Amino acid sequence: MSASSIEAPRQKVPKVEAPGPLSDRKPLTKKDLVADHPTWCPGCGDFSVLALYFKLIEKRQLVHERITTVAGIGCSSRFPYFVQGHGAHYIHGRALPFASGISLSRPDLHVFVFGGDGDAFSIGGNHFNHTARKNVKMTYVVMDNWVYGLTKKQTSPTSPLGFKSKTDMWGAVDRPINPMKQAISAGATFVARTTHTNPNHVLQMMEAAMDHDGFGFIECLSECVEFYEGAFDASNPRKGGAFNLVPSDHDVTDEMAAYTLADAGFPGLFGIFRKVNQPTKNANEAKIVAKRRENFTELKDWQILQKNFDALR
Ligand SMILES: Cc1ncc(C[n+]2csc(CCOP(=O)(O)OP(=O)(O)O)c2C)c(N)n1
Ligand code: SF4
Ligand SMILES: [Mg+2]
Repeated sequence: MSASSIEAPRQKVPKVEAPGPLSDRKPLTKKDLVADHPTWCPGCGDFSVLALYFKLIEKRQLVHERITTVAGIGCSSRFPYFVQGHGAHYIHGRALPFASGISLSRPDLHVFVFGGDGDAFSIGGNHFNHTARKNVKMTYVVMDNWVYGLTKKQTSPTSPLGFKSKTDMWGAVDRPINPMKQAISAGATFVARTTHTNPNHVLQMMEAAMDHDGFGFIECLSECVEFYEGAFDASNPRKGGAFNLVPSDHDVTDEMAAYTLADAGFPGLFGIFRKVNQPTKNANEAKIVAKRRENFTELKDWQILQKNFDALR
């Protein structure tokens, strides 16, 4: 079948503009963004992350047409429900491939993904590694509470040894993963760590990740007051703990130095561990598309696609 014999699709390809404020639109305020009242337990760390996300959108003068909020499943992944805006509460562990599709097809959007330690490193573990290595442009905030909250206290991949849960009644026996090391080794080009108890720092990390051209990963400690109360006290100065920043002379392009930071025992360090500029999958794919279009200037996009399919027969 020749390309010209096929019906043209009805949808028009949207015009793509660079991310940023739209001059003819009013930037969003927290009031515009607040959706249903969050169903999280009173005192849950996730409240801070949501409040700071609103603050970020307000501060950066974003509008609905420029931002999308995606998540998997879990308490933390309920996030998009509580944002009055475009987004999706997707399948458990599958937020990243879904968000990758959005990012690759809509370069005009800031894609934000939120989720928990189970969603990111258990069921979604593979997707985490592959999205990181592909350097798909998005910001991924993992609200790490060291437990499965939504399903009421099972051991998660970040639960420490000895943690007693419904799946480890006598205490966890499997060594936890280190999210920072995992992200660095997977090839994430922006890797940062923060905690919900330090709002200014959370906002700073989210802004830096959003401005990074690539896969921006943030581990944000977020206490589950219901099933792991006090887990992060050692990182909270108000509870007698220590909040130590990454040293100012740390070289964010030095991979080994990033591992060394990540190796520090809890409460560890907070800030940007790694930040390097590498081609994004978005840019690489855009090049391929542009090249293909050059070869077929007389054809519409859908006709070029059809030619590709025909060649596969
Ligand atoms: C395919 C599938 N498997 C298992 C579940 C059950 N489940 C829902 S949330 C969850 C774990 C959530 O833990 P985490 O991602 O750490 O989020 P939290 O609730 O702690 O914020 C599990 C196992 C599910 N919804 N879908
Ligand atoms: S169960 Fe834990 S993680 Fe879930 S809303 Fe309650 S405090 Fe937050
Ligand atoms: Mg969790």
